[in-house]
Amino acid sequence: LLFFKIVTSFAHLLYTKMEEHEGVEEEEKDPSFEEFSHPIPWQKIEAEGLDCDYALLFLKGEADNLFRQLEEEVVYSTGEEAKVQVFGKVYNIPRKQATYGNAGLTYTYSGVRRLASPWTPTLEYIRNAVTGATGQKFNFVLINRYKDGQDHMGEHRDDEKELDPSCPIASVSLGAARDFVFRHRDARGKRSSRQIDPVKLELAHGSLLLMNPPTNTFWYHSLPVRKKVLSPRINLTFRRILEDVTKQSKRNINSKNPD
Ligand SMILES: O=C(O)CCC(=O)C(=O)O
Repeated sequence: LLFFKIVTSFAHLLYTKMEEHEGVEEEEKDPSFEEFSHPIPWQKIEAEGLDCDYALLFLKGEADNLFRQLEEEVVYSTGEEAKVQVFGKVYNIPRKQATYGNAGLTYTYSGVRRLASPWTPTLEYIRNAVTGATGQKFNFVLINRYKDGQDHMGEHRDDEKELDPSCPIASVSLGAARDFVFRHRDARGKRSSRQIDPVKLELAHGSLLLMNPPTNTFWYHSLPVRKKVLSPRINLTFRRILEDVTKQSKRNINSKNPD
């Protein structure tokens, strides 16, 4: 009987949490259940100098809605703003990008400075869900939209000086599941100094990947081409930008470029 009671109360708890995710009104909310707000428990992913946590943050119904809302709300960069500069050469990026965040924040990467657009309601909702699940606060989000498996992102580290080095980067994925590869900095290319296996994950619809320090010091990450993927994916990386560094880099840019 005791076993039956435990099973039925666990089933009730699970059902209640599912209703919450599907947007069904609850009579009362017990704050002690907050820790169950993601349907699959955290999985730890570790290797030398790599520390990540992975969980499903949104069930399918909610993830579908968020994807649709972002398709309506997010305005992606176009023209010169949609290009990057690597070793002085300008390239079109093989995906679409947008940046949102607190007023006045900028983020410089691949030779291009991006200004944050004001948060939209859906981005604020997702940011609050990430904060609820992690206890971390974020003031900026970089959004990448991959129209299909041809769109991709090359190997890089998120180690720009504007980023708060103590804060994880929180990566939310919506839409097509895509492979995601970490490669240790000493095990890249033909002349690599060490043999360290890459770490490969599949980032699911509604998932959250936390890249904790010092992951971005030692490991590069990429989203490789996957020709069999025919549908779009939106990825949001929530970041904490150091406001003083942003001001300093604006001053440097203005003094070099008076207009
Ligand atoms: O789309 C992804 O999962 C990769 C995003 C990424 O690498 C980045 O924003 O730095």
